[in-house]
Amino acid sequence: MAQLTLAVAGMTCQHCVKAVTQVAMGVDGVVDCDIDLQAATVTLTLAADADTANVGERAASAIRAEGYPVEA
Ligand SMILES: [Cu+2]
Repeated sequence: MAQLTLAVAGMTCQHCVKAVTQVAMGVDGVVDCDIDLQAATVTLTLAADADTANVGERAASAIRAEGYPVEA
């Protein structure tokens, strides 16, 4: 399965991890979400038929809408 890693700023604790995970998992095409707080990265596992660029864009805007800046 394809994976996609986003650099996401502003995540500081398990609450942030939970919030971002919830948002990311709500994006169509995302089947798993793994967050590394130290590295400030969100790694998404995508459904086999997902369009990586499209899912990436939608996930990034959903995470931004939650208040966490996503670096391009
Ligand atoms: Cu937090």
